[in-house]
Amino acid sequence: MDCIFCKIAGHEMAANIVFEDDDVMAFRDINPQAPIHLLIVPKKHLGSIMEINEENGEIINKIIRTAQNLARQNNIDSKGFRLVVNTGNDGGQTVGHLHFHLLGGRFMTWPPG
Ligand code: DGP
Repeated sequence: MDCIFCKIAGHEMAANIVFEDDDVMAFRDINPQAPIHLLIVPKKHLGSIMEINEENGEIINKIIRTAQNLARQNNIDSKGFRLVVNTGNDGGQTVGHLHFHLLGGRFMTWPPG
């Protein structure tokens, strides 16, 4: 499958990787929208949050734990941050591999637009 995040997860394509284990990878967004903008992805391909089910749902726990650790490492755990999962066309998803945006280092406005 021609999926850029699968290629990054498989080390076939370069990225600025900040965390990796057997199941999860985190790397810097190529087009950062905040001083800290990381993408956290399952290594196994899932198209979107809509593909999460009872069998594979543990990956969400792992991603959230990774987000917590990265927030601590980047010193934004107390100040706050935003964790975003754009889903589908109206949700603004442009890459068809599930990814969580971890955004921080500035005040976030609402609504997101
Ligand atoms: P979304 O719009 O939620 O699907 O976010 C996709 C994000 O992925 C977007 O912020 C830009 C980022 N991105 C796209 N291509 C690449 C890439 O090749 N490398 C990295 N590091 N980020 C990418």
